[in-house]
Amino acid sequence: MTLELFQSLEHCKLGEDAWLFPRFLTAEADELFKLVMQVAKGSPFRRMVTPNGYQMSVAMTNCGDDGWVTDKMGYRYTAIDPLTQQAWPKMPVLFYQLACDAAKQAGFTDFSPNACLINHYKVGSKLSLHQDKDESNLRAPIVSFSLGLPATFLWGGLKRSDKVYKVALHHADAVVWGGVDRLRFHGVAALLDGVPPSLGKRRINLTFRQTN
Ligand code: MD3
Ligand code: FE
Repeated sequence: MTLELFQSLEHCKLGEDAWLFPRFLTAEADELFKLVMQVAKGSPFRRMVTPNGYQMSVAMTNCGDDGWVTDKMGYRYTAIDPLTQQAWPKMPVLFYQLACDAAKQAGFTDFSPNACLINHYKVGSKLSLHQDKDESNLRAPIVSFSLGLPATFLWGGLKRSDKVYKVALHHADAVVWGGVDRLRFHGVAALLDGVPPSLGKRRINLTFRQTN
């Protein structure tokens, strides 16, 4: 019975084409965090402004060939970081390999992410309900890695008004979302205070995307 419970934790189906892999990153979490901080030395975390003129509470940066940005002009992917006027930092090989590995375990065998958006949450930071649809290739899945404080992920439907389910995301969890679940509305509830697993009072989320 204990074994069955454990196995059901190994991969948990969130939707037809969406999978949660609890603690998938346990062995590599510290190294991933170090690499995130290295990326942020090249392209610092910054709180971007939405087209409506609101400054986001989540701070963001990117690594890889393409990076997601927003400003008063709109949402888009750019090869150049508008803050540094340089290319985004290279995607660390470990990021790429783990993202491909997670995608493969969810059945997406030819995932090759060229963009990694990195979100930095402090206590109180949140991400409103949205769809990820700025990628020209919507057949590719998105892979998400969580590090640090836990968060309540909000898992909606294909319409903004659909019922929203809550899913707890913990340190070292990986999630893969593709196929019919790719365009679901989703968000993150305001980060609660808590005792962090070594890397400080924050939550880091990496999302790997294939933009072409
Ligand atoms: C469900 N980030 O960066 S990742 C984002 O935890 C974003 O920081 C959240 O939403 C975070 O755009 C959630 C999980 C995620 C990513 C993409 C999805 C869930 C998704 C695409 C479709 C459905
Ligand atoms: Fe998103």
